[in-house]
Amino acid sequence: MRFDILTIFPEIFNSYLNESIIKRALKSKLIKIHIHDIRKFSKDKHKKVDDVPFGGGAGMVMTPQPLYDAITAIKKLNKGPVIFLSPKGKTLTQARAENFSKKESLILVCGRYEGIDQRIRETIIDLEISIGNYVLTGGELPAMVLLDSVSRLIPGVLGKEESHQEDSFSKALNRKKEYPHYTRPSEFKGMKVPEVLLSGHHAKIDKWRKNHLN
Ligand code: 21W
Repeated sequence: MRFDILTIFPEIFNSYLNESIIKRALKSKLIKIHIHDIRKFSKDKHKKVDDVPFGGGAGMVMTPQPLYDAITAIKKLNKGPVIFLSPKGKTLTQARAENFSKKESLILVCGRYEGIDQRIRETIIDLEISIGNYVLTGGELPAMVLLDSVSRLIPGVLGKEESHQEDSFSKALNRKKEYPHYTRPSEFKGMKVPEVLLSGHHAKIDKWRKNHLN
């Protein structure tokens, strides 16, 4: 699966993408990620990407030209839907992540400032996604959240053990429920791991875990 991400802060993505599961998925070419600096598309002599809002008000608005040119250029390389990460968007859910994971590619547009020019939203944006009802400073973290939730659903991205768990939790309601996890040592600061988990008795362990779903 191919992701193209448009941002004025391309460096934000480096550290996260160079760790763990996402790094492995990139190495094995199960996912490809292209980060694009919107500023490079600005035709302004000072590479400006923002301007004051018509009608007045606080803050700045992302100006349409760089965004339009950036998205238009990337649409030639990536035929997937153009998703704008927006606090006004539809909330990202597991069901939406599953649908995105079936696409061949996605274009993720990250906003900054108070928002992007409305004409961009009405023309080349296909859908808007929020990651929840709280206020962030921009769309970069939401883009990474979307990428992470979608990538782990692509066959092969998770290890054998991890994807087996995913299968057994595939019914929507079970998904939220978790049994308590313990690892070594069997006693930590006087707190003991439940005896049954040390017993090796798998039927009893399954029963214990079922009884301790939260
Ligand atoms: C947050 C931009 C609030 C603009 C009227 C005028 C993307 C996000 C974002 C941001 C405002 C997501 C206001 C969950 C998020 C994002 C930056 C509006 C107040 N009202 N999902 N000014 N939360 N946030 N500012 O913040 O770009 S997806």
